[in-house]
Amino acid sequence: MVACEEKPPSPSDHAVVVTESYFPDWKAHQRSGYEVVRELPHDDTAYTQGLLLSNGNWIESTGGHGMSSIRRVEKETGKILLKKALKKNLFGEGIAELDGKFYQLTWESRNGFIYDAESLQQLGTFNYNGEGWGLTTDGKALIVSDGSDRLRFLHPKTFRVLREVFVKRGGKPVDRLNELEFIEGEIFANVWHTEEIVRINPVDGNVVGVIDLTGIYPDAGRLNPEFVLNGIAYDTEAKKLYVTGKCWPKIYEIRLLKLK
Ligand SMILES: [Ca+2]
Repeated sequence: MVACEEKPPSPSDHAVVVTESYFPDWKAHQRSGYEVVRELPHDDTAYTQGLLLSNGNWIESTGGHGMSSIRRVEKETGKILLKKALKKNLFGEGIAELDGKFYQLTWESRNGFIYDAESLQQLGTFNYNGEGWGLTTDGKALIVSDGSDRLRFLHPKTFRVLREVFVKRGGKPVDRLNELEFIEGEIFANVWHTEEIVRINPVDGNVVGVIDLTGIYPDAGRLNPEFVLNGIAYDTEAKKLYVTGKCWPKIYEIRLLKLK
């Protein structure tokens, strides 16, 4: 368990002014680079394990024993609007929104929590086998990663496993799948301890593209090697993509670029 008690030095400012619209044909490319469109503040004590946008605010799940929470955060300012702490024995993981509720995983305790999306009041719990890492939804099922190459699709009421896919890149398994976001029919996934996000076909698990985020928050700015890229959120209306990492001081709006 790694805490975020020490502040890293500020990374170099690499924001650029972009006037063009969101890269429109990213699906056509197997490899993408990135451009930082905008930097937004992020709590650098938040050990980010799940991130999404809901009604214009961040909903974030943080990890760490004694530090885990679900929180609503004002997007532009980073101000915490509402926060519910988890019990000290629990380690928060992925989070998803479906039908007016948030669903939050925990790492090793096999407990998930259901919250009212407005009040963040806990409505119930659920159980699952194995570890909980990332969570997202395709609007029907909850999609769970567990640190392996497997994604499980759970029924959002019974939590029964509806199906599972095994993620492959060029025929080889991609394990350590972490934070997730369902975007325009694909599953975007952080790969633990890498600077890559893989784009996964949810039907067969094949990686259809890779986003290389090398250098977005330089290693030199991180006091701890566990402060890795983890956190993907998507604004479905504005079609804007955001990424962050554990205890990073910024959330980055990025635009995908074709790699030559
Ligand atoms: Ca996410």
